[in-house]
Amino acid sequence: MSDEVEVPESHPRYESLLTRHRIERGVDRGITSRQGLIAQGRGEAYDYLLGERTIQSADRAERAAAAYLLQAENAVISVNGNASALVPGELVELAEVTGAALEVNLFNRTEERMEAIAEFLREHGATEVLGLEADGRIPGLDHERGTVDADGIESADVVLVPLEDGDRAEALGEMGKTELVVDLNPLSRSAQVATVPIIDNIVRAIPNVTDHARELRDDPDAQAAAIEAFDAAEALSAAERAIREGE
Ligand code: PTJ
Repeated sequence: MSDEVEVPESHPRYESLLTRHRIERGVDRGITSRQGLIAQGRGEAYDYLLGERTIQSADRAERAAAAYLLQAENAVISVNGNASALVPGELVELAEVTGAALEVNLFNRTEERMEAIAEFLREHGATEVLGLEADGRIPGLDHERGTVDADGIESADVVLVPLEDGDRAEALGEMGKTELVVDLNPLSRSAQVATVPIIDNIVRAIPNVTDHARELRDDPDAQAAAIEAFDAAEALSAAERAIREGE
């Protein structure tokens, strides 16, 4: 993270304050919804209990997620108002390293916010941003929340969904997709239905997935091993233990 706030980097809560600043800026720019502020607060509470660190099982999840993205036929990184405000450049970099597409996909969809997020991602180096065609559907969801691109999320075999609403995570799973979820709450429905639940703050998770992807890029055996070594149920209980017992 860079120097965007008037708080010295030595401040014990520097990262947390910078994260809040980014979400505020997202709301001011019409990128993040006001509900996004509430979601961020909820996330922060879990992060505090986790010790604001990437626990070992989350690192394994991030490595497995990198392997799935690299092995995919058609991987898509779904981007909402919180993710784009917090890690715009990092999402663009992950897409570049893994060959995944970026698709804006909103819970509270408005055309203005779709455009503003696509523009923000382009400012951070994205060359192509999907989501604006809106010619595909996630079955089982009402119109607005089920709208996606036909050549994006609808046809993807692997989707990375940061901070997803539980209903939509479930519906994507029912479409048979390999779902990689970033969510600080191990008890959330999104985390529970994910192929790979990443219980970590998105600001730490995305750069770490990218680092793993760089390492695994030319090594199919190591990719297979990363997927093999990961156990979703184990990762969820390890995170819950870390939160409850500080382990
Ligand atoms: O931009 P939109 O319209 O697509 O809306 C996005 C939000 C996030 C507002 C919407 O999807 C929503 O309401 O989500 P929920 O149901 O509040 O779930 C968000 C989940 O993300 C919660 O379980 C939070 O704990 C978690 N979360 C919040 N901030 C972070 C996080 N997980 C990882 N990193 C964070 N920084």
